[in-house]
Amino acid sequence: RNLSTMADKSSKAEHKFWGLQPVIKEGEEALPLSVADSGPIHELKKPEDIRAEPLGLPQGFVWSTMDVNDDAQMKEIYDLLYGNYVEDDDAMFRFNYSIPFLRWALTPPGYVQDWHIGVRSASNKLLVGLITGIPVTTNVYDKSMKMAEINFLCVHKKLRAKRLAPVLIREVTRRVNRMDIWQATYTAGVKLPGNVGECRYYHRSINPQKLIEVGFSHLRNRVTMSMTKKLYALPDKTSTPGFRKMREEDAPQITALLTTYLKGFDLTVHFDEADVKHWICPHDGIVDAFVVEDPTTKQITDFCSFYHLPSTVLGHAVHKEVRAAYSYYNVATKTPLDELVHDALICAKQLGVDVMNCLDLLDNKSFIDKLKFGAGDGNLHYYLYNWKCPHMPSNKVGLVLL
Ligand code: MYA
Repeated sequence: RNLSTMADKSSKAEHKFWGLQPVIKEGEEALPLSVADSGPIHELKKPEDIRAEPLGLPQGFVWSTMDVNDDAQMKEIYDLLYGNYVEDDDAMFRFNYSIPFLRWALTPPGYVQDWHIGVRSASNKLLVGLITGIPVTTNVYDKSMKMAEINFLCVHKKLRAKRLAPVLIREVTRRVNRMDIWQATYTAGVKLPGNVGECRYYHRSINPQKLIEVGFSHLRNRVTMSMTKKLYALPDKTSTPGFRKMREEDAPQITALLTTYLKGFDLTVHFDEADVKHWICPHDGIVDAFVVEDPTTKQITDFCSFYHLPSTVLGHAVHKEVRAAYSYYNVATKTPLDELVHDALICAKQLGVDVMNCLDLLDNKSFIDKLKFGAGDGNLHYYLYNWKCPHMPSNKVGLVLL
């Protein structure tokens, strides 16, 4: 099962909105466009060419820039997503991003409050729509650019199919452009124009009994519950000598390891030390990271990380939530990658995680089978706004979005 994506829509759909946006058109992504042909799709503009006023909203709605440092507003965002964000195809699970996670995701170094955009109903002020952006320096093939990373696009279930999403997207585009930024990255379960790569989800059961009880996975033919539990059993302790939780003072070495490693991929973000402290340093219940410190030299040779994104189980009598962790950035220079991630699985289990998910990007394909990850049933598509470049295979994607 794929918890995090919606099924691919027909690629033949007529895109009234996306057809007019500066993105690679459908079919074109298969073209053998060379890296040298990469570049913006729209002609270059200046921030002052972009309108200064917010776009018009349909009657009855108002814009509301959200302050995620304000607990009450953060709770409104949480509630909107809790009830209306991404579900699987069968509407059995819905992402349940926690409040601390959302605040972390939206306040990296240099974040822009103006890019946390809400729509409220004018009459009762209820938050009914959201789209967010954060600034990130992104590397695509041989180019490095300041971009926006767009996430948490959501329209209340009662207001679907009223073309509110295009207004949200155009408004975030306007606000990003006003800051002289003209490109963006985003991912979605749906296939739309602008797609530069697609990845598949894989799942590694840690608590198979619960996953089966909630219908996330199923007992295979002629395989009993006890055999399944045995198959996915993990040791109580990690095995790599020098394996320990990451500390803030590790950030310089992690930054160096990550920067070198990511050079091998075609779509990545630039991490400086402040970014590593924000994105990789452990925050309980949000993100966990572990390093391997060479017992003699004290050098950090490897690190692994995962973030916590539970899903609500919809309409189940016993279980309310699946505790999922998502493999994030792992860099191995000495320990074999599969051994490193095996230790990460053990740590996840100790933290009460039911399932570890990963995409087949970075070097993840090298451990997927060995560590008993199974393929999910959907894809996650990667997009670039206003940038044309060759399509990339999943193992050249080096960007993990939340
Ligand atoms: S991906 C997560 C998206 N959220 C969900 O899946 C949550 C549950 N679903 C909803 O809340 C709604 O169904 C949403 C659509 C809000 C998704 N990305 O208003 P509509 C197009 C982009 O009538 P609704 C994430 O957060 C659709 O093809 N476009 O539809 C990244 C159609 O256009 P066209 C999408 O169902 C977001 C139009 O919207 C998506 O009421 C990146 C229909 O609008 C989607 N996931 O609302 C956003 N789904 O007719 C792009 C549908 O042309 C950022 N649509 O086919 C672009 C860069 C901007 C910054 C640029 C800066 C330079």
